[in-house]
Amino acid sequence: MASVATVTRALLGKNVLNKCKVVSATSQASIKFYSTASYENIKVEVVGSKKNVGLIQLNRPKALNALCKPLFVELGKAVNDFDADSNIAAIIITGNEKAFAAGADIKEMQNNTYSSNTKQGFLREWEDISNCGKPIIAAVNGFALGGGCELAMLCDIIYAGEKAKFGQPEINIGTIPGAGGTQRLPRYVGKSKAMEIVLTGNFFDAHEAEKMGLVSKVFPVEKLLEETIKLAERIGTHSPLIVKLAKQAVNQAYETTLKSGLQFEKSTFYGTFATVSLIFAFYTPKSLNESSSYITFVTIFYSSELKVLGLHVYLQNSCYLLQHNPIFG
Ligand code: CO8
Repeated sequence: MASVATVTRALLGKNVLNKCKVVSATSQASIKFYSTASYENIKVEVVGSKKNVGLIQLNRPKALNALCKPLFVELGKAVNDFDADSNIAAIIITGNEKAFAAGADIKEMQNNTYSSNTKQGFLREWEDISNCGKPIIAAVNGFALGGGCELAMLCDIIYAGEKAKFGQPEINIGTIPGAGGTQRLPRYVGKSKAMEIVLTGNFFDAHEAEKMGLVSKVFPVEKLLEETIKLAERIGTHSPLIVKLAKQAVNQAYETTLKSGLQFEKSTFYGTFATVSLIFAFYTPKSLNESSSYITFVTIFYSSELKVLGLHVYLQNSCYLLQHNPIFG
């Protein structure tokens, strides 16, 4: 009897794709390119072989990408634009080789008062980033300090170049992390490590960050962006709706109790079954090789966005559900 793996390989052959008339949801003509002309503190580009990855580069190299308010307003706008653009699957935030971001702009912040912070809602713009429904990946080379480390932690995944340096040095200038450092860091690396980092202001390198679980992978400096784009492209092979739901579900783990998180996961999981809106094609193989001769027919499930979610493969009397495979795009 043909194994499921054999059947999968057979199904992924051109025959099936051709017969099922797979429709590409994204045409070249509909890809939006962003003008960087209106931005002073960031550069924005659409990258990746399918032009479905939004790349935002922090661009204040002389100030080591210190996060001044105008930069944050631009960053929030760029993230919102990409979030609203159906051609974009994932977003990358990066800096340059010397700095991802060396923190809040100390010069801009030095005259702030308790009263002005409260009246103006200092750091309000950060919510644009945490409200983004699409995955955001931080590609960190160089310094990610203070607000820079907090910005990386606001992202969903952190990849780092091997010379990256992380830290929460606010204590050195008489303040504490103010954009999530004292809350996210313990959740990601545990209380003892977080306390050590926040109470000493010491920096730690990319490999330590990976060991603590703050960073998922470390790459040579010059490979970082390329590898991050590959990760974004890989995410982009999946249904955007399912990616969004998966991101929401993982984020619940940080925002609620285990019991409520499990309830959220279960109802979201059940909900994914409602996303299959169309049985698109039936296929009775005649031309496939002998190893697939047990297939009686195949049903392909599409989501409302015409993304393949799964295949039902009927082998004699059994039915196998093969989940969405990236080869279908
Ligand atoms: N703000 C403003 N300018 C900065 C910052 C910063 N955070 N960091 C560096 N710069 C500027 C320097 O002033 C210098 O400018 P200039 O040439 O005009 O004097 C330029 O960048 C280069 O810096 P250095 O000469 O110091 O470069 P080095 O390679 O010698 O040192 C360091 C690099 C170690 C990163 C060093 O610059 C440094 O310690 N920077 C400060 C790091 C820091 O304390 N960050 C935390 C800031 S507080 C914070 O983030 C609070 C978070 C609250 C929420 C976030 C709000 C957005």
